[in-house]
Amino acid sequence: MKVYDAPAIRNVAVVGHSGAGKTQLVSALLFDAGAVNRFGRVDDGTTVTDYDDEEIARKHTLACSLAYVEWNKHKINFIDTPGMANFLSDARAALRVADAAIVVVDAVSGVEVSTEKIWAAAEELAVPRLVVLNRLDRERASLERSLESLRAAFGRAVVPLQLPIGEEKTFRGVIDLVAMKAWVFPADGSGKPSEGAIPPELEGPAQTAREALIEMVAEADDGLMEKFFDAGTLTQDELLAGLKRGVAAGRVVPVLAASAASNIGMQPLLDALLSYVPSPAERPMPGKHPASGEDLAVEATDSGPAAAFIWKTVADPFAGRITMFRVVSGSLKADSTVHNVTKDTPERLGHLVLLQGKTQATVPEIKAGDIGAVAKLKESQTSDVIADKAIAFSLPAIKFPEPVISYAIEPKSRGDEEKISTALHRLQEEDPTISYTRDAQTKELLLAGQGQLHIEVTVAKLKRRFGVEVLLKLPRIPYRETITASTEAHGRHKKQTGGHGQFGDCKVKFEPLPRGTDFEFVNDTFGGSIPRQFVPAIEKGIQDARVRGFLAGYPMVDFRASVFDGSFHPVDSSEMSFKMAGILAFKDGMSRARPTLLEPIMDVEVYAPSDYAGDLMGDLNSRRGRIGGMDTRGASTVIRAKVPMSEMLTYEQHLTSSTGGRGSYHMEFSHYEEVPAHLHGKIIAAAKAERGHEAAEEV
Ligand SMILES: Nc1nc2c(ncn2[C@@H]2O[C@H](COP(=O)(O)OP(=O)(O)OP(=O)(O)O)[C@@H](O)[C@H]2O)c(=O)[nH]1
Ligand SMILES: [Mg+2]
Repeated sequence: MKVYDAPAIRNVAVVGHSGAGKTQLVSALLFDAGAVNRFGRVDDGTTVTDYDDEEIARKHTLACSLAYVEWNKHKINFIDTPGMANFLSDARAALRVADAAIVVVDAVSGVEVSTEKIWAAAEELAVPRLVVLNRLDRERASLERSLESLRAAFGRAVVPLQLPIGEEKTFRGVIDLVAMKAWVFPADGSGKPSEGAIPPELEGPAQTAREALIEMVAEADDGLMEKFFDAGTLTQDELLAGLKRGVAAGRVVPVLAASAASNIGMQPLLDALLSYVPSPAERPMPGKHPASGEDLAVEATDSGPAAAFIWKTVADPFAGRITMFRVVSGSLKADSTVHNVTKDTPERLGHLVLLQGKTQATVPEIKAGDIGAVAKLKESQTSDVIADKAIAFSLPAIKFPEPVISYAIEPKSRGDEEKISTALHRLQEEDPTISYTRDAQTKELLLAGQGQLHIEVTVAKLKRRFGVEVLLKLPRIPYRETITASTEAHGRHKKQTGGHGQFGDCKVKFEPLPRGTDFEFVNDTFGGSIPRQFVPAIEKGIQDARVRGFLAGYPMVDFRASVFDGSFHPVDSSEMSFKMAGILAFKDGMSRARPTLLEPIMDVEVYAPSDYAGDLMGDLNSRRGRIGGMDTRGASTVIRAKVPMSEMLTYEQHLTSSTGGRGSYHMEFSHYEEVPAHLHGKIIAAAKAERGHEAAEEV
């Protein structure tokens, strides 16, 4: 394998809604570029990028994977990403190291919920986009309708670069509106196109579409706008250069046509990536000056110190940890020692590899702009920077969402607790969007993630990769408790048992704070009523007590505790006694501070054909949802609402059955709100039943 320089590299994330055909597309691209000699199919579990057992079994991508092709003296790196809502954060991470995104859109459904989510992420990171309208071979596939929904969602910049030849079953090729020629593909799926003249019946439409493309390119570029007005058109060179600039700036989003399953449209797509997508040399990474924090651009040049950004880690119990990185400057060498700048530790690199799915090809070095991997690093994790000496920049960490839902898990065989913790710790390295904790009250192990499917997949990985089986219990809604009134409280702990006694005494004021402030502790004592060294013990006591809650065992949040008075005993007072006094003050205060329950509210976006909009809104209302807005996207409607998490646990099934599988939704945590009073009794009773039940089990 040749070592490529930045100008000859393209880094492309393949993103979009689940089922649009991202993995199938990458598979076809690899085959047609000659990177593999078998045409892998998602339906047969034979693609390069869905190699994980769990992905093959579910026919969905669950984590990013890498592949690459050599095309016309260039190396194109593809990152196949998941499209399912629970796993979208992995796709967002891929955008951090991509210089462009292919947004794959199903030509039957048009824009769907993940399309919009990942589009917004690409926009935020200023990643240039191309749309591939896929599945054009299917019944009811339509360029017009898809464009309508794309433009409704993303604006006028979305403009065809190709027109499809034929439709549905007769879809057989594409017209390139820049070169004004046709690519026709054989019906046998072999993918070998013939190039030729535009079919006469499509000459008119092609001319019109080309003019629309030229107009959009001119509109996106002030310099070209004038020329366009003077001459009424652009020269071929102006069009090419303008298109490239427009794509790089995100002001033109070309739409290409394809059928990945029938292997139609791949060569012109590969050509388009070379022509219109910026190379890493043209797209410096945004970094910061490590001392001043000032923004700076990190150029992908071979000179200067080597530095690489880790964007993904895979925990493999056999091969060990696999670390995927993008070299951002200099050249990373195999068998060398580098420095983990983020953790300030040395790190030894062994073999450097390029990944074709799970297949590794060793290379002696990887240069700036390229993406590769290394096995068995000791310390380094996702978001770290490894570099060969002190470098003059830092790179921001990847932002991962907090877990939104947690389930209690229980080992199938007793004695597996230790193994589970170790395995979850490893899995957390590859998936920072899971977390596991022990419930302060019940001591149960809680596994938290982005949704039910995410948790199920994590549990399946535990079994397949680490050989530990767990039982999933009911999901836990992470309720919180808070207070609604200020009060002064007294905690006095006094015990006289033989020799040394125990004495701690404190007065604490409890006050509500705004949502999201969690907890504040203030020392308001004066005149030495409590010796200074005991004050932290009071705080410790209140902390311990508040995580155990007051009403139903949920953590108490959004309040301030100010110790303002107390007394001590010169001999009997100790940290322990003051901690106890803190706990007692908390209990005393809570009984008068009018405690209440808080519940998590989710931001929900539902996508469905517009016919269903009325019913879906009615249903969201009945789930105590507040509708925030509604937009149309061609023939679809997107509904935005804020809905309590507890009402959304069964939403997936409902949406699928009520829309015949044509609806999709995305949800993420928004904020906490007070639970309506009439629901308190039920929640408290359920919490007590659960804890009582488990307490009984422990005995
Ligand atoms: N008819 C037809 N089917 C396609 C096409 N592309 C993909 N498919 C099928 O659509 C299904 C989903 O394809 P995938 O490539 O797994 O979709 P994906 O976008 O990777 O989905 P996630 O991994 O879940 O995000 C599979 O059954 C494919 O065989 C196409 O062009 N035409
Ligand atoms: Mg996939």
